[in-house]
Amino acid sequence: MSIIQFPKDMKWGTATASYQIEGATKEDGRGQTIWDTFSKTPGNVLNGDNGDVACNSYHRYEEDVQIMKELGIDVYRFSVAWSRIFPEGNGEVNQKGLDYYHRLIDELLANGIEPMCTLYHWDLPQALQDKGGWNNRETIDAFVNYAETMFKEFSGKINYWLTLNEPWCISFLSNYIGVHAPGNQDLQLATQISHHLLLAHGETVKKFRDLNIKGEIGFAPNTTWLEPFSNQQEDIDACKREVAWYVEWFMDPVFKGEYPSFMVDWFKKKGVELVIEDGDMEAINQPIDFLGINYYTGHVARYKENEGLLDWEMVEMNYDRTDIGWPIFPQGFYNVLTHITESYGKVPIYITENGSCYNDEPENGRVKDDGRINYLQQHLTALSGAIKSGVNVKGYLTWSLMDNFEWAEGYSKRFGIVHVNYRTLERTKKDSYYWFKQTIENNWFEN
Ligand code: GCO
Repeated sequence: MSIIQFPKDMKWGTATASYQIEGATKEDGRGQTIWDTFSKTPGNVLNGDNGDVACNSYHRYEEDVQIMKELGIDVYRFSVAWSRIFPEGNGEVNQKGLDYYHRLIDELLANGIEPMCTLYHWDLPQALQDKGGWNNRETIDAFVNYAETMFKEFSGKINYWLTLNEPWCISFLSNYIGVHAPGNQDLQLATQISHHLLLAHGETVKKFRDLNIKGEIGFAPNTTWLEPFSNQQEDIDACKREVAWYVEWFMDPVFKGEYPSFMVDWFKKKGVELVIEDGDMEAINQPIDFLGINYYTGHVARYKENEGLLDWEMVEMNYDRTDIGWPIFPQGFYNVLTHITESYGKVPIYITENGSCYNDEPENGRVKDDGRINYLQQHLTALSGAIKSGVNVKGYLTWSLMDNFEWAEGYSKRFGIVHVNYRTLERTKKDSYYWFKQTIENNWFEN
């Protein structure tokens, strides 16, 4: 037996996103988004699911905040649906949209929970997509304008801001691999979008500083870790490329003002011509206050010529897998965190997402999700190791507070520590909820 202990000022929390939990997609003037369009196009989402009702948190937020209060969290990370604030992406502000987030945030604050606000968790207003979406630089201006509106409106209530959630997913997963909205399959387009996203991030941080908003701002890239199968250079390089696609591609411009040259060369070889205008890299290279890190999975890999975009293949090592099929690889969590610290220094880090899919259902009112508890234990042990190695971790937010709309997987994949019955919308706290509650209360757990 050993005790895994966390720093005294460690913050604990849970995370969600607007389209995944809110529902009420046609209420109070909310505009349509690319996820409404995408999920209603047959073939895109498993079982034809969409976010029209989701967990109906738009109406059940008070109940949800009570669940969080009992859990004892310090911070709740949620995202704002841009199209509730500006139904068309820009133009007239929709007061009813602002009102909803005031109600939610006031409820959080009244219950002693700090809001952490993600400005963009993938639900781009459809009206902007119709004009080219993130490939159009006007979307950057619209985003900065929306962010400014939010900063001014919620200054003093929200102290933690995230510009973008997982820019790799917004660009490459959604516009090259094509499994998320808007569903394009075009590497040139996706790479250019990744640049525009970074610009939107940088310009927003600049705006935040210019307006002198109190609080902290950062962004939340998704990470992974591939461990080389051998110490042959080609295996090492292959893993390095894949990790860099997530990490260096998005973090080097922010922290160093340049793209990693070996990746620029690789993309060039694949026919990509990245258009960077004068001043872009300076705009992206803004100091941030904290880095959000999302980590779920990783694995062992080796070089394989012409395999996929980056010439590698996974090596099957009999991993334990979660119910979505992702290998459980906690050492990757440790490795990517120490790698980031070595590359960019001791930037304050919040784990803005980490969690697992297990589809256990309630039996007699109880959900025995031992798999999830085990996953949390392993990843929090890795996190504690990273902290001891000097990674500047300020907080840990698990994904997710409750089961929700899992994008292309619809409602078939459950990531919550609270079960949601999608017929009745009843919430049931899972065993992992009680385990997490105890861990938060103690600030340690027994391994
Ligand atoms: C993310 C996704 C979440 C997913 C989670 C599980 O930020 O990765 O936004 O919305 O639900 O990652 O796949």
